[in-house]
Amino acid sequence: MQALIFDVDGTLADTERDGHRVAFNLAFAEAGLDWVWDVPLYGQLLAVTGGKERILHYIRQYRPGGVPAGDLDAFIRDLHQAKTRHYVRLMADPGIPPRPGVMRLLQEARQAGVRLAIATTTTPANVTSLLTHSFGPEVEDWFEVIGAGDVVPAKKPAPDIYQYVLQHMGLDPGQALAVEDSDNGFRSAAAAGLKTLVTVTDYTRNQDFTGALAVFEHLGDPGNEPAQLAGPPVELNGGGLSLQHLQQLFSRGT
Ligand code: XBP
Ligand code: MG
Repeated sequence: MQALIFDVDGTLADTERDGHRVAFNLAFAEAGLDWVWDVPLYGQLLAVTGGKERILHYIRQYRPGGVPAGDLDAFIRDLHQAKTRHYVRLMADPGIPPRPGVMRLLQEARQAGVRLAIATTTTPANVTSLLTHSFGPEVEDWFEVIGAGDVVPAKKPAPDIYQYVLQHMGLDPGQALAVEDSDNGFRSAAAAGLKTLVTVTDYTRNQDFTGALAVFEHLGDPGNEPAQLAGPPVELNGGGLSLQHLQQLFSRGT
């Protein structure tokens, strides 16, 4: 296991409900639209990855005829640009904290010389804003490759973003572990041939992660042991998942 490749939304921080969703709603209101994505509806819309793709899906499903006549792509692009502006600002204030154990594991990996990368569907500016404000100004540089957003044509669950990251790191899929929170992310990593550890969120808890190395509530920290939801039992002794735990799961997993 030479590298860890992290998903962002839901994995590094729980950004969907209180970050992306809120930013979409602010952009809709600003554009004079009466669209409101409440918490349950947003959970359904998460089936479609990518903000622009999600807006298009919503229009087709819930608002056919509810958009101004003209260029639909341009309308969605402008709306999404406003959403990104709001999201970037929300990450600065009030911000969203890292999930338990993420910062600890990043530090452990760095100390052990395990390489780090990111594979995400979200817009690059969103990654920068989250990392800078919630993790620290230096943390973005810890990631050797940040594969994000429209850099590949097909978003998760397609394998493209993981293949992009592996190619840029010069690694085979068997040399890296993916960390994901959602079925779309897991399917993307698995389709690229990667072994995957899953840490669920409230939105993804009941999704199907058959084939993942293990599924946990979160990565955990000393005094904050996460519940294990699937996979060979890991003895955590009241603490979180260490790099060594990940290495053991990695070498046992097929
Ligand atoms: C999560 C997503 C993203 C965000 C929106 O990606 O599906 O689409 O909800 O981001 P991941 P944009 O878990 O792979 O990080 O609006 O910038 O597309
Ligand atoms: Mg995710």
